[in-house]
Amino acid sequence: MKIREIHVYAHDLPVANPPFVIASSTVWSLQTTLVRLVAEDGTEGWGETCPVGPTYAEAHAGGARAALAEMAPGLIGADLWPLALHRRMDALLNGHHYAKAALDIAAHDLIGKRLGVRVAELLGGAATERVPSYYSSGVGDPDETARIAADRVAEGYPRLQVKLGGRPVETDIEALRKVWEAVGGSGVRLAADGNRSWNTRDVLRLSRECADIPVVLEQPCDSVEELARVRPQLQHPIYLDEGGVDLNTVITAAGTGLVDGFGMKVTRIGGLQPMRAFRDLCAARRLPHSCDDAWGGDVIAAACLHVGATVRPELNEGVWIAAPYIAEHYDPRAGIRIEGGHITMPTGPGLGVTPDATLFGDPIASF
Ligand code: 0XW
Ligand code: MG
Repeated sequence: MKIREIHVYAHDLPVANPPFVIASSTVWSLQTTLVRLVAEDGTEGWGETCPVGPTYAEAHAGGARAALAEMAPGLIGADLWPLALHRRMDALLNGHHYAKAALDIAAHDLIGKRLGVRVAELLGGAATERVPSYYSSGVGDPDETARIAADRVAEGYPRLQVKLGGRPVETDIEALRKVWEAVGGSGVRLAADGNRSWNTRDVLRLSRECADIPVVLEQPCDSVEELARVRPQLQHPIYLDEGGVDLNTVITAAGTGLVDGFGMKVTRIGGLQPMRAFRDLCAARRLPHSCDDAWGGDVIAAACLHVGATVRPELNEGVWIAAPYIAEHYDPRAGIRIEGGHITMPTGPGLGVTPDATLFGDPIASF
């Protein structure tokens, strides 16, 4: 199957109840980039990539669009089977996983639609039709964060991620303690996401003073060196998120025991083809992980959901999607929604969502 056309669309996604605050960024509206891939027989597939602002990762909307424009001319007429597509993309551009991911997702969607199977089946088969999600509270007032946490547990979320960092560590400790007072004993699993912000002094203090709280520390520090330094002294497990930039880094982090699990982003690692390798590698070491992305609408949400459905249930830390912060759905009927803290798998082929392309206007580039 060969690629006949590539169309790139730009679309604004305003944050519902803005802003969304994390240690590395405060965002009011995000710019997403969508890709429509057309095969030689006319079958179409959609992909998406949407960095959560320009400071969360080494990624930004303009970068995604430039990288797609760099690769697209060399992809017309190329094979769209995912492995062949990745080899071709890597021959055209070094790095830029988050742009390649949009094409990889579109290729999976297209192949699924052409074969009449869901992307989850292409990735090995869904282990569940009701995939757990987790709720991520933005960095906020400790009492308010505890109230949100209690509400989400009552709603049915099996896991909560409390965003911390970018302020005095005393306030983070207060917030974590108040959250635990509100939800401890409910059975909910808890992660505290520092989003790279703490230095080694502050994370050691937080871990020491919250030693009684069973919480995972997600990407507490920025660098692998800092994580390796605090690792032996921490009272808590560590997950790698932003630092897991490619399969090579993940293999080292898992193989050297640097971390106990991952918060993984589909676009950061390059799409669903590398994501399935990541999933299998984690299974081999029994490392729990999530399947998320930084932001984006129904297309990226569906991509995260399909791979999340294939994760071994006991290792599945859930699928985070931005839907609670986005007012619209690209697909009004089959758009991806969270109900009771879980997401029901769509039944249609490919990603199971078909965006209403009129929402995006004319393509910003066509190849
Ligand atoms: C909670 N997320 C999955 C969404 C935000 O973009 C940040 C991210 C994370 O875990 O770092
Ligand atoms: Mg994270």
